[in-house]
Amino acid sequence: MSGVDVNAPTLGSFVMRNTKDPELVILMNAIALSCKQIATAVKRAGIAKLYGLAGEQNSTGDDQKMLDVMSNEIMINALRNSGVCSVLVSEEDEDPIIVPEADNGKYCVAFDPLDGSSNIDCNVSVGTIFGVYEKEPGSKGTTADILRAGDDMICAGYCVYSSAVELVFSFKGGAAYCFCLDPNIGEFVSTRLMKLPDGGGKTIYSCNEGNSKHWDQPIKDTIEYFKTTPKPYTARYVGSMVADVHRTLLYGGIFIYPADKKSPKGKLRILYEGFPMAMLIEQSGGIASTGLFKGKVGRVMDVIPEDIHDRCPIIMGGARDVKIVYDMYKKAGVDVPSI
Ligand code: AHM
Ligand code: MG
Repeated sequence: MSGVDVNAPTLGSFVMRNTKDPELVILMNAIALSCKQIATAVKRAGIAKLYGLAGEQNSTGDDQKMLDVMSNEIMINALRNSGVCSVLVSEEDEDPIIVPEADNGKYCVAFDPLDGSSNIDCNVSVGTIFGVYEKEPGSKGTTADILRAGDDMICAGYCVYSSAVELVFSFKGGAAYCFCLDPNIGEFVSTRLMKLPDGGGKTIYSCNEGNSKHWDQPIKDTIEYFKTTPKPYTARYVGSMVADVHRTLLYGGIFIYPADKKSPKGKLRILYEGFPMAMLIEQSGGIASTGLFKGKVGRVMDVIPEDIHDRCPIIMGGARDVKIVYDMYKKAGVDVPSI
């Protein structure tokens, strides 16, 4: 086939070659299988009459869409049946799913099966996000195995369903890799390394500015700076975290969903939105900060979630842009980490 790199590794062979861990290969294959099934459901949603509400609310009180529910079932089935998982936490389920001991394995996976719910029905990019922990040695698999800091994750990633389906993931301490679903062979094939552009890349800020009246002053000042600097930044906001972070990784800029007076913990869920994206941003050379949260400015990856659906403010991107947020906090007398 012309233009096709026949040497590009598929996901399974890449994971085996790089980790020599057959259980991790099984886990990643289960995630990849789910992503392929969800991609097919997303693509056929209009035809299969899958747009619209399922009539329920999820664990955090959001209305569930039919595609949310279907994607959740797909992920749970694949992970439960993989034989390598003990604890599953989904945005769509109030309680964690504990896999019976006879069928379980060493991994605990937190996931948002279909992130970007507000974009599902208008055919704008959505995605799946996941973070993986290993259960504590000797544990049968309990909630405590997954209620841990982001730094304890061994792997994280997302899949974006757009004009192409791309799966991006990273193992602890490694780079972030991008695999693209080749529809001709039904396999994820290695395509590119994800790395934030040197120097910060395009000057883009990405946030829901409709919330600005509730922000703290340093965040307001940051956005004002982006708009009024001699070469003003461009605003880009899809409203699907997967798409906004994917663009940030590839083009540069900054993505923020800060704490505000209305939502002191921000909107995004820490285990299956904040941590996985923070790990990918950091391992691609960027910074993932909470902004001012619980009295200090710290790393997202250091937060310890209090419950499985806990939230956390997010400020992520390259050093050039996160530094501007930090400078505004400094001016307001708040201590910030050095960059
Ligand atoms: P969801 O999990 O219900 O889809 O909510 C998460 C999404 C993120 O993808 C996105 O960054 C954010 O919510 C958008 O929120 P808003 O509509 O408030 O801008
Ligand atoms: Mg979500």
